Amino acid sequence: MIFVMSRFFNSNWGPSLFTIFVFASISPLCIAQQKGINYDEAKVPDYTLPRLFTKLDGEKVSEKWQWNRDRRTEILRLFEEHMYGRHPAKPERVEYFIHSLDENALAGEAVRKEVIIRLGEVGPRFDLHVLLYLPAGVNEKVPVFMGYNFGGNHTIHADPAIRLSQAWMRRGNDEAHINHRATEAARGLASSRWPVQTILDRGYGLVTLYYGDVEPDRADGWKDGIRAHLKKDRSGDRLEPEDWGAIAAWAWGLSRVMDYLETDGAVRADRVAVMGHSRLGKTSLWAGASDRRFAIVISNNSGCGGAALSRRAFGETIQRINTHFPHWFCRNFKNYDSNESELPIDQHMLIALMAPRPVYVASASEDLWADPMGEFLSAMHADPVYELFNKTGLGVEDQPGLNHPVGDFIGYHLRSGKHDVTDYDWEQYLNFADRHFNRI
Ligand code: GTR
Repeated sequence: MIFVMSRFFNSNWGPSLFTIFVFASISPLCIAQQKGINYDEAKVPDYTLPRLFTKLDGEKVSEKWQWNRDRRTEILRLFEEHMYGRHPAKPERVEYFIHSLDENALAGEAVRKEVIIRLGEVGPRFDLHVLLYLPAGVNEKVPVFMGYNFGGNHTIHADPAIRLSQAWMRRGNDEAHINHRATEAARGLASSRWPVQTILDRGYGLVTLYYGDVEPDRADGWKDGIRAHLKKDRSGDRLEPEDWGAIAAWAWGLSRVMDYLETDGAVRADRVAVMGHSRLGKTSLWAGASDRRFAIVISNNSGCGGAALSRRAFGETIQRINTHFPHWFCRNFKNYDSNESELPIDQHMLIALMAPRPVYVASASEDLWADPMGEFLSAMHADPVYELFNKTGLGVEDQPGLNHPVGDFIGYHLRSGKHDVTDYDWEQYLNFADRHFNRI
C-alpha cells in the first residue's frame, strides 16, 4: 500500500530510490514483482550495439547523402516495424477553431489562445485541445516549446480561464478527479513542471495539450482512440503486429499540432522545440524522429523505449514495459521481451535519427528505473552521425557529474533528484534553445 501511495505522489511513476526503499522495506509481495529488474552496473550483460553505418545488405555508409537517403530511411522503418509501429499519413480534412483568445492574460504578460484541432474524418470526438501562451506585446513570430501534459491543460497553470479537460484521465478517484474525470481541484496541479512565466520571459511561447485527447493511456484505450478510428479494417478487433502503438499515436498527434502551428501567424514553426517527460519523452523522441519539422527534440527522463539503451536491461526492461504497458509499442516489440540482443536497432539509433538537428537527453540521478547511464550512452553512441554532418554531438565519453550539462548538438545532463521535470531541467532546455536558435 505504501508503495502505491508513494508512486502516486511521485506522480509519473517510475520508482525513485525512495520508493524502491519504501517498497523493499514494506512488501515482500512487491519485491517478488521486481524480480528480473537489475540496478547493478556490474550485472549489465555484455552487448554489441547494431552498427549505425552498416546497411542491412552489408553496404557501408560514409556520405551524408547515403545516410539521408538510405540508412536513415532504413533505420526509421526498422523502428516502425519492430518497436513503435507504422502510423498513417496526415488526415485529408483537418479544421482549426479558436476556442478562446485573451491578449491580456496572466496580468498582461501573455496572450493565451486555445485552439481546437478537429480531425475531419473522425469528427469532434477526437478534437485536440491545444493551449498556447505567447509573450505579450511581441510583434514578430516567436519560437515555442511544445509538449504534451499528463493531466489536461488546466493542470499546467492555475489560470482559471483554461478550459477544464472533459477527457478520460488515468487518475480515477482522488482529491481532483471523479470517475477518471478532472474536477476544478485539478487546476494548476502540474504547474511545477511548467514554468510558464520563465518561458515567456525568455521570449518563447508554450504550446501544450493533453495526450489523452489522442488516445486514453490504458491497455484497451486504442478502441476509444484515434487508432481504432483510423484503422483500415474497422471490423478487426485486434491490431496487426506492425500497427502503431499508443506512443506512435501520441507522436502522430504532435505532428498534427505542428501542422496547425505552420498556419499560426504568431509562431515560428521552424523553431519548435518538442519536449516530453517520461512516457511523453519517449513520445517526443519518436515524434522528432518521424517528423523532421521539429527543430529541437528534448527527452526528459524518458528511459526504456525512449533514450535508454534497451540492451543494458538496467531498470525497466522491454519485458516489463510490454507487460505493464502492452499498448505503448507495436505487437512485434514483444518479440524482444528478455531477448534484447535480437533487436535490429537500439536507442542510440533513435537519437541519431534527429541528426543534424539538436537533441537533448536529460536524466535524473535517483531515477534508476529510467537508466541514466543507458540514456547517456545512447546520446554518446549517436555522435558519429553528427560527425558525418560536421557537427559535434555530445563530444564527451564519460557521463558528466551531477548538474553539469554537456554537449553541443546533443545536449545531456544528469540532474540530482528524482523522476520529474524541474526548473533546473527547463533552464538547460532554454539555454540549449537559445544557443541553437541563435538568440545569444
Ligand atoms: C513508468 C514507466 C516508465 C515511464 C513512466 C512515466 O511507470 O515504467 O516507462 O514512462 O511510467 O511515464 O512516468
